Amino acid sequence: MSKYRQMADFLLNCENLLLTAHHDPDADCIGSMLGLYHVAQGAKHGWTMVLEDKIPANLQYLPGSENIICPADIVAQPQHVLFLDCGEVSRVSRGWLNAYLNLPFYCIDHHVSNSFSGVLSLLEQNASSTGEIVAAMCDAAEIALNIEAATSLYTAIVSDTGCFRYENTTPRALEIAAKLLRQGVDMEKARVQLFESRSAAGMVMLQIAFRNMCFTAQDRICYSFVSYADAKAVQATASDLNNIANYTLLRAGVKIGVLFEEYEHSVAVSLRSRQGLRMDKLAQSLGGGGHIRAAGCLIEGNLDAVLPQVLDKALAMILEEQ
Ligand SMILES: [Mn+2]
Repeated sequence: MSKYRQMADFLLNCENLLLTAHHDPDADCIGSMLGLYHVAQGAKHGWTMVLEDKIPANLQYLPGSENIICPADIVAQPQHVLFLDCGEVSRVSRGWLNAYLNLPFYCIDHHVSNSFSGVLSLLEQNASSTGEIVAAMCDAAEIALNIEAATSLYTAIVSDTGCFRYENTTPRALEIAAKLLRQGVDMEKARVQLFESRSAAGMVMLQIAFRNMCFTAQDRICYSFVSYADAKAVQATASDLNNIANYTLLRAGVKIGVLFEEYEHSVAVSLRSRQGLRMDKLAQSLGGGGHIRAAGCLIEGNLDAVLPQVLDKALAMILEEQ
């Protein structure tokens, strides 16, 4: 039996599943979760969708997003746990998952750095998104998609491919997206919600990130930062900084882009690269993870402490490559 079939059989017959994904959830986390929930009629089977952080405002249009709850509101006793778009407990939970660690774990994910070891998983590093894997599984298992599922999964793919611009936009990703569109998905709405719906605070964060851009290593590294004070001044949250890291690669010749987001006691570091420079490895060496060209980590300390630490490693990687 194929892995798709195995996973589909498990999910379609699964009662009381707890679905969750990494904190600061993106459209792939939420879209793949909702897609699966709609496909398998999760509501009828006592499924509980749990995310630690709030759903970003621009993703609240996804059908069923109002059914995603925070850990404190879990009432049902789950019997299984499914991780989506994430393989590590530490990226999912800042503690609440401890109550469920004795349950069987499952996983669907596309991160290179996934080190999941559970009962059953679909791990595809070449998939554009977790949403693509869920859609491929449904296709292989001949599970019909409704419009709610198609909208959710399409949004997941559009988000993780940067609107079909990144190199993870494989022929399969496009074929699956085409099938989803045929279900009647509103593609204009998905694009606007994902890429043209910044909050007022998000615009300020963008302005600050552009203003703070610095170039080093003979302009091969671009970095920028948003201080805790700047974010606090406009009450920006993590989702207001979404997609800003990508702009660190805007200038010709930049090979590594880094965005530093300072929080009260830590700094979130987003890493981007061109030409195969392994950001997943760089992130791992700093305690994080991710994809080859887009990865990240969270480091204790303030900007002054974290910035040189990361830039030294980025520079070493560039020098090594020469
Ligand atoms: Mn993803």
